[in-house]
Amino acid sequence: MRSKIIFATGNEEKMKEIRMILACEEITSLQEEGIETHIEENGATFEENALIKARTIGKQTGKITMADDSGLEIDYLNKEPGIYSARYGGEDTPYSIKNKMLLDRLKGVPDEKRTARFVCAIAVVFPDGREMTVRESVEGQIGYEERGRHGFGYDPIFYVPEYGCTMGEMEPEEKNKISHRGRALKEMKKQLQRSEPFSSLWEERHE
Ligand code: ITT
Repeated sequence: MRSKIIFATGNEEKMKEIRMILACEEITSLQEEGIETHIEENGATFEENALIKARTIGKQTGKITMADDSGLEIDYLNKEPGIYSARYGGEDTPYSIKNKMLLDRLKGVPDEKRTARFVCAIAVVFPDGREMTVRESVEGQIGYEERGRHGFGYDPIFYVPEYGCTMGEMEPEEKNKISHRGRALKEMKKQLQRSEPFSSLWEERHE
């Protein structure tokens, strides 16, 4: 059985990455479904917020729904902005300004104390009430200036030592291979492939 899965995100940059990573025609976005909604993300964790988004859209549509809740944790700032990453500095504030705010708060902080990670929780909610979540992350450091024009959000200040560049400087394929979102979606895909109706979804086309 082929069934459409809705990905409950209003963030088109995220959606682009999700499409590349999952490479599955059965997944549609809120925009494609013509769903306009504002969901209050009042959970205390990434997992709770991902579940809130997936449950809301799942209930509204009656379809299998996935959601992503993600963010940047900076150790020196006690893991801020964390689950408030989208709201940090104001939801509509351009990322050039949000990034500068964070860089300013880290002025004079040495390399070894600039550690940070991107975290991503993916939730899936089924019409029969089953729910699943996974969480993955990628470790890095906060740089000293914005670098790179790829990606979105905090990517230009997130430096990945193993690659010697920021996520904003990585090609999308490269970012997706190592990113929090890439890892979480791959893990979720692995778990879903074990269950109907997903077992047949990816089999011929990928991997
Ligand atoms: P939806 O809730 O509709 O999915 P959103 O942008 O509000 O969209 P979140 O609540 O999960 O999503 O907030 C995630 C924020 O964390 C996002 O807006 C970015 O600021 C940041 N973020 C998450 N993943 C990122 C990535 O891969 N690169 C850069 N910044 C990222």
